[in-house]
Amino acid sequence: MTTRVPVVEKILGANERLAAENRTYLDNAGVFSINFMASPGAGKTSVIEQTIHRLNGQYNIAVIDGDIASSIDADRAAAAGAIAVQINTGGECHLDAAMLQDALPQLDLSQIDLLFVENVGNLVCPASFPLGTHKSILIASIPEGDDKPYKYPGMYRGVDALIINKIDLLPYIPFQMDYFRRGVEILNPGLITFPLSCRTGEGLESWLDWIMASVGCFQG
Ligand SMILES: Nc1nc2c(ncn2[C@@H]2O[C@H](COP(=O)(O)OP(=O)(O)OP(=O)(O)O)[C@@H](O)[C@H]2O)c(=O)[nH]1
Ligand SMILES: [Mg+2]
Repeated sequence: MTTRVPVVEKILGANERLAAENRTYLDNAGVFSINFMASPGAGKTSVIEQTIHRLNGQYNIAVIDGDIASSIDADRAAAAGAIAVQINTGGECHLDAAMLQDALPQLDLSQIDLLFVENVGNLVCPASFPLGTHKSILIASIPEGDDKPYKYPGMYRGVDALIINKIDLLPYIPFQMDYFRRGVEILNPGLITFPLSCRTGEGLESWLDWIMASVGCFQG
């Protein structure tokens, strides 16, 4: 047990260094990047698809999809109109900066303005492994329940924005929005939040405005 903490610190320290290298690589290429994190099925790929559909004419978009197995999500991103690369982690429950570093050369970044990284579906581990992207987004969804900020605080603490997906299901599922938002506020005060539905399109405009403003700030 006594050797465990130094080993973990070493792994996380190495990840931080590679994440910094990734950020420099993306900065030099002029590519604005977002890491999407959420539990399995919360709607990461759906949000990415809807965002591609609406912004594709304006920006050249690439997606790097992380999953334990399959190319289902990369195929969906490609079908939506993005250039897509799939990372299969082979069992790892999160992406890390080394995996992103290996995947980035597969893209011609000179042709890309916006890079979306879809992390492996998991509400714990991705929070400990920054990838070097410019923003980290957490997607919560109504069917997961309103207690998740209280039960998975690490994920809520470190993100730059929060999407609450599947609001079309609010009439059917007990979900106390005030209770949920109070939990978020304690962990990440003032966190910008976008309640939306990929099914109906409700709420998507505010999310798209935020992305466009963020790209605008990045490009100066
Ligand atoms: N009702 C409803 N269903 C949604 C919404 N967004 C996504 N879904 C459904 O939720 C399921 C999971 O969506 P995905 O986008 O695949 O979720 P994901 O987070 O990418 O899943 P993993 O990559 O497997 O972790 C699919 O059946 C979607 O059709 C929404 O806004 N409302
Ligand atoms: Mg997905």
